[in-house]
Amino acid sequence: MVPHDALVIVDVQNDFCPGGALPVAGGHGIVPVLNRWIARARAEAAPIVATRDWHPEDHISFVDRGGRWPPHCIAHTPGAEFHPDLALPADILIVNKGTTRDHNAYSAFDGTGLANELRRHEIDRLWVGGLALDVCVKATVLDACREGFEVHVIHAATRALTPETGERALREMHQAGAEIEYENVEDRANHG
Ligand code: VGL
Ligand code: ZN
Repeated sequence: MVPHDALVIVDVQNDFCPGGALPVAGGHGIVPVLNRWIARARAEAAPIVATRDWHPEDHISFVDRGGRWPPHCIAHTPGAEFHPDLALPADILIVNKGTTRDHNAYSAFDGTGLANELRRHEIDRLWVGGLALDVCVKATVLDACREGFEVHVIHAATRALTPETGERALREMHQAGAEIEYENVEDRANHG
């Protein structure tokens, strides 16, 4: 990472990990990968953004209200906390999203002011990982591309809710201009 780079960690919260309300299979497996990226960002003084899904208890995306999801990531509950092993420094930028009852926000750029905040810090390139690849990571990456950022998706630092939608998300993000960064040839052969 170099000046003008930022690390964006999407929704690595207990409810999206095994044992949570809306678990992504193997979701916790990205934590050690992200911890290496956090250390690297620190070493190079790159800003770190961590987003969290931060819903009211009657959020529009919940099944009770006709939405797609079981209740999850209710603000100030344990399920909404970052995974305990994620080594987030104290002085990062935390972005809450999906915070109002009637608005369904998957992207970290939706109603958060994040694009301007990044521009204010002269950031033009983003390295993105987190959960879930096929929902909030995808929406965040597509918005970041639209906002004019150069975007790199850290493949080993994401997991999808389903394999099919995960593969489709990778294709959509690539078509939108994002680079998918694979850890090694084997990883690329399986997906690229
Ligand atoms: C997410 C489903 C519902 C996510 C958020 O962070 O990927 N998925 N809300
Ligand atoms: Zn949500």
